[in-house]
Amino acid sequence: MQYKRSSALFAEASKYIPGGVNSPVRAFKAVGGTPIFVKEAKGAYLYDEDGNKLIDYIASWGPMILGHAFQPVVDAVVEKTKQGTSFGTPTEIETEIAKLAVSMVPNIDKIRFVNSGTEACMSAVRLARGFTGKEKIIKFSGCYHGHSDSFLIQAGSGAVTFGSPNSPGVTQGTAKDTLLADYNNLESVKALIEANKGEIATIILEPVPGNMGCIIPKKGFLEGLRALCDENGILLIFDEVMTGFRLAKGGAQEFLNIKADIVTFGKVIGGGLPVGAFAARDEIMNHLAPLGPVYQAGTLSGNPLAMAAGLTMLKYLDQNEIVFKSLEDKTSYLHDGLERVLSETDLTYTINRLGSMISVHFTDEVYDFKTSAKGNNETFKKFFHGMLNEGVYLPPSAFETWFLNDALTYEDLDDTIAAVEKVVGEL
Ligand code: HOZ
Repeated sequence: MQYKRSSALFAEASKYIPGGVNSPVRAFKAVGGTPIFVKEAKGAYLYDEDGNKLIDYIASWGPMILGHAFQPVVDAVVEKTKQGTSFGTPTEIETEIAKLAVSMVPNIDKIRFVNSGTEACMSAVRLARGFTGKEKIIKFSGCYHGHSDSFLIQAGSGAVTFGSPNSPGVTQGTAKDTLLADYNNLESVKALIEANKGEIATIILEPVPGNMGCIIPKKGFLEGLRALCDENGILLIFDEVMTGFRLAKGGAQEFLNIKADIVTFGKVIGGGLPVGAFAARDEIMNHLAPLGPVYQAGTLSGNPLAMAAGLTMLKYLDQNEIVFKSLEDKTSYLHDGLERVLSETDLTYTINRLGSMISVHFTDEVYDFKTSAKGNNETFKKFFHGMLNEGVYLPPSAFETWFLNDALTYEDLDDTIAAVEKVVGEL
């Protein structure tokens, strides 16, 4: 495939935008080469500036669960735009989407909308601190909760992709309040709670991490965290930016049957527009300004275009729960195909999958950050570029998860499996 125009556009972008991108993973640094510039997308496909058609396994990193340019969402945004694009006042549609989200997700009474997953997680932690009157938080190595200061400590996703899971610019004062545990290791959490008795406000995690590749929670791990939180007056935050409205209507809480105290959202909830949200039961949410003392605000929060996209997406999912089953079936089919092909090779690999999140690691047994980091990146690079050459667009980092969308057909999946067979045959 030719990527001449994308390369030229990247060179031009690099003159004016740091690294040529507005989010680091997009720069292809982890896999080499230059990024694809996308011109348009429809359904399961991306069309790039060189005229290539690619089967997309990123889905804008999750939001496009029904495929790109899903017509009802496009129509809703176009219609809403005609009425004005931002008012900085309350609008009826905010209540409509809030009411629907609260009805879909377990254990929440109120929800507040923000503009990104980063903002949602940052606000959720502030709320947890304000509610409990405690300052320390526990996060897990390799989990990524956006780029706010408290989370850029052993962060996953782009941060670890570029080898700087701890970012310069985060003060020691902030870093000292973020304690690190190992995912799937309850003992590491117990030890932190013991050493910081009465000081921990919250444990925050991706219930199904997707930023060190996809990681599956071991039996009893999340249940154990819930119990530790209850025993120690700690709030459990589920960062459902990736899993929310994807694993099930009620996200990971429903899919895995575990109750969180605060839940954060992004991606699917905005239907592809910049939306994040955080939600909890009344007694916690009522601590937020203007009801309570914990401040949080935003000019574009609850933006009418974003709310129109999000509401249309959530309504569709609410009325068509079959989508979750369909996605699960498709991802399981892909999983089986990958397993069949990879098992015939000499490669060491692990395929992790839950619902419609899946990732291939070129190492054995991946269940936390350390085991994920053992993946053979040279093999991944060749695999990534081989797949791209076959017209399949995978996340350009071994630490990211593949997200399926329901516009993918079984023919697309067969083509993908055939591409994998060809590519691994040449590795
Ligand atoms: N690291 C982000 C996903 N986990 C990438 C977002 C983007 O580059 O758009």
